[in-house]
Amino acid sequence: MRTPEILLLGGPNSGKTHYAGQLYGRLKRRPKNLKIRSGDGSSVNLTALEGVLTNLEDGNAAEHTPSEQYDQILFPLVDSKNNELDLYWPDYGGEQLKLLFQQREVPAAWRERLESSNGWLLFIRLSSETTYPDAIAKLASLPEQRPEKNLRQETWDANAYWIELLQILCSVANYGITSKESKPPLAILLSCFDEYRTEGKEPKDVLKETLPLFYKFISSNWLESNLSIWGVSALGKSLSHDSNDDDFIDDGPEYQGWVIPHNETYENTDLTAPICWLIDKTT
Ligand SMILES: Nc1nc2c(ncn2[C@@H]2O[C@H](COP(=O)(O)OP(=O)(O)OP(=O)(O)O)[C@@H](O)[C@H]2O)c(=O)[nH]1
Ligand SMILES: [Mg+2]
Repeated sequence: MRTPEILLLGGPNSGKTHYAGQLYGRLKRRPKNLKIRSGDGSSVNLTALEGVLTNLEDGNAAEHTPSEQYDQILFPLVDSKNNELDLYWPDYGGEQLKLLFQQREVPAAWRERLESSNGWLLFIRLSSETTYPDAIAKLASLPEQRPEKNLRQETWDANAYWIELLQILCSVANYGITSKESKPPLAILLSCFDEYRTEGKEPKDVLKETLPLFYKFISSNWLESNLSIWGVSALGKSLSHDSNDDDFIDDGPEYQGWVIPHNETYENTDLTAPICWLIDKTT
């Protein structure tokens, strides 16, 4: 049996927990290529995700994950060819990743996860990323249009943040920075993509336009065959803690949410597709 370990990378509020909950709902109630192995479910800690699904069934958003929490969830799966696999799936408070970046220190537990993981899944919620694209243009502008004071920016530009973070992680996991061949397969999920709809564009082109330097970095440092970029909306819309959304209540959470696959421009309801891609790459 195969036991792929996926390392989930994503900051706070990037949609990790809702994606995990929706993934669980799809695997359990509306399976496609992967489904939950019957009989094994009771022995596995999927309670946290049951809680997320319960909230979604009522048409409401689930809770934020406490920053110190780290859950290792095990999905006992079987694929369309009847191969059994145990997928190890983490969920944690996204502040942990931010802290690791700020302190430039990787705790021992994260070091082990980095070394033992077979594939990386990176969540980027473009609508909440900060960039400073006009700095050069402003310098060249007329003196009266320039800011009076040189305002010090407290937040990193998202391009620099993600490049720096991936460099730290690659270095700690002993992948080296420059060798493309040794890097693990990387799936980038542009999460909450319903907030960032760009009709008719491939997710990779949206990333290229929004975070051009970061896009250049990953294209230069990962093999093309080991890199995929997806537009993902786990919920299909925004929910709040008391939205009581009718579509979720009437049809069920398993009928909500979509992905735009790598190199494609259309939505598809198979939320498991990025995971299938990663699992396929880890064999
Ligand atoms: N519009 C929209 N909002 C979403 C979607 N998925 C999640 N959200 C919202 O985004 C917020 C954060 O989602 P979470 O899944 O809790 O994010 P997280 O990465 O687990 O955050 P932490 O637990 O803080 O690390 C919540 O308010 C969700 O309701 C989506 O597909 N579309
Ligand atoms: Mg969470």
